[in-house]
Amino acid sequence: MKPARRLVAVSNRVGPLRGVAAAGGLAVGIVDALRESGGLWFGWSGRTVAAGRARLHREHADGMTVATLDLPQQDFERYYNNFSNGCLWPLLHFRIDLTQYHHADSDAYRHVNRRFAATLVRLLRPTDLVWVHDFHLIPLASELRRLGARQRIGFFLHTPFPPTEILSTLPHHEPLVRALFDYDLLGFQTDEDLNRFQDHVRRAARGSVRGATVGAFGREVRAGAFPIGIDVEQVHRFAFTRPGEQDFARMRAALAGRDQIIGVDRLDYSKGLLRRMAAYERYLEQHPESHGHVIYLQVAPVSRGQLKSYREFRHEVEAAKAQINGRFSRFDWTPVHYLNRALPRRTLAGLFRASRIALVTPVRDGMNLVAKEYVAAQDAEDPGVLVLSRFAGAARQMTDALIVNPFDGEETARALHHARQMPLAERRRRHERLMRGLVEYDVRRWRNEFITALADAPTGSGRRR
Ligand code: ADQ
Repeated sequence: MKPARRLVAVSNRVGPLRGVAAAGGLAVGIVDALRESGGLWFGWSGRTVAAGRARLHREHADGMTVATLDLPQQDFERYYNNFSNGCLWPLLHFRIDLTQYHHADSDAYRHVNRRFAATLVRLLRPTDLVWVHDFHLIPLASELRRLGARQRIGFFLHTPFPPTEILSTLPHHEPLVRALFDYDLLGFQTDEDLNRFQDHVRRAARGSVRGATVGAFGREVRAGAFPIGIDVEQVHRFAFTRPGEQDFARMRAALAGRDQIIGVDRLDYSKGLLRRMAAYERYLEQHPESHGHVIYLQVAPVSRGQLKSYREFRHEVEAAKAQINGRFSRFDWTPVHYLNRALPRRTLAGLFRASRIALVTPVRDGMNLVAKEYVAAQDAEDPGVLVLSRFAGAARQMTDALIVNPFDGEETARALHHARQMPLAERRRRHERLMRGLVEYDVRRWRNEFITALADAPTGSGRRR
């Protein structure tokens, strides 16, 4: 029997209904819960259209519904490319040197949230639990409330929450923070993000914090840390069954006894690729005995290529790669392999399994699921080593990884050396503890804890202090 309360998930991108396993992480976690409650997933259709031609699309499968809305081209560019990705994303990752703020973009952001709300409100039932995802949709609850929605609405921020000094550089940041108080529950990836939010509320909004309740602007909201996990069993299975296992075997054969270091990231400046390349270069300088015996494979699908900051970053990464290869390659050895493509998740799992080391060194990251997937794809008898940035949310939980400061190239180079030398017993010990953590706090627990906290949050909208 289905639970009485229907779950409604809202995110800018809506995952595929079929082939969810291929989409991975978040989609897997959410779709299970949607299926169980006969739920609804709402978001952008992925289509941009001429003004006045936006349509709502609906699809039903496996007892759940997906409803998506088209967006006019110009709105989409301003809301998504310019404001969400060109302004909020760098701000949330502490990169105020890259934020591009324009009034018109900020207006479009609000406007698109209003459009989404106007469509969604008509699809809601009184007892629905509404779960909104990520920074594209911060004002959604305010817009829904304005239209009379009384349902419990929760928000989960997948990125870091920045320090108040950084947040306050955003012109008109106050309405954005105020909009968070139209939710009933706010979820952050880590305690540190939660603390920075609370600190901002205390210092900039003259609000108060009492346990899990945060008050400001005459309202109260529940706020907590809900670190996102992965489907551990699925990733492991992908690495150990066909076709992932075949990719593993092919990779192993191609490596011919060399150690592979793997990096897998969207091509995004927050992921620390330039510093990572520099650290690898340092390692090669310091360890000539490794030449010919180690390969660094960086898989980095192009992301947000419409933005100049991303195009420039891509050129810098490619130049760094070319420099290392030009400097160290031999006719029979290329130290850096670089792929600009998304790969099937099963292949990725096979490549993780075949890699002796994963180098996950973002300069700032909400969680970082790659770190978790790498560990889940290992062979417990002969596991690889995770080198992880202390600035990934994942580092708060994965303390048995080799934790590095990505701004210290020497330290990262030393960690690579340590990882390559690490005895089997230590690798097993670290891997076992890491796996225990992954299994304990997997994607289902993340989802269930958030949904339970949302259902238990004090009722409805307009709670006044
Ligand atoms: P992302 O910034 O996208 O996510 P991450 O957490 O690493 O970062 O998730 C990326 C996902 O995409 C992983 O599942 C990974 O396997 C997959 N992926 C990456 N490169 C790929 C490739 N070449 N081919 C196929 N798949 C690839 C945001 C936040 C993170 C937060 C997540 C989840 O920025 O901090 O961890 O959301 O909340």
